[in-house]
Amino acid sequence: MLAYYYEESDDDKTGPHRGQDCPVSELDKIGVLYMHGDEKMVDAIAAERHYVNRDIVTLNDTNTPNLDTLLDKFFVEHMHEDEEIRYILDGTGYFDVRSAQDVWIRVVVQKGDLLVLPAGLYHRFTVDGRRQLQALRLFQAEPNWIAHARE
Ligand code: KMT
Ligand code: NI
Repeated sequence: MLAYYYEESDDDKTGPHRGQDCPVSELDKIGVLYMHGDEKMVDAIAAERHYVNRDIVTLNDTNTPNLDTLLDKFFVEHMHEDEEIRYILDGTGYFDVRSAQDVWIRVVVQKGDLLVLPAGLYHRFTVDGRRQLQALRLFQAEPNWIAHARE
């Protein structure tokens, strides 16, 4: 896993925006959990945390109608009242999460990465310049998944 501070620039959101490296301790501080493994690991996490349902999000230029509209939506800073778990099946992308100091940390994800964003943590998501990612979304029995945009 790679995490670094997001540097503002004229690049669009899919550019790297690479700033200083961010130590894992900063992610620990805000409760972001990162793991890497196969689907057996995903099954274990799901069982442990009572996630009973899952679906797949596919983002690419051939199979995703209105990809840019969807990406714009995912890039609006928001949080959920429940934790958000994503497992990357294919491709690459960026999850931006708010640090304890309220600046953006960019977490680079790729195939086999699993990310747990705690309830209430402001975040946003985008693909990178390759514009290709497939992710598993895990759901609890009664998910509360409303995206609360930041005021
Ligand atoms: C979310 O709520 O932030 C998302 O689902 C991001 C897209 S999952 C690849
Ligand atoms: Ni979200």
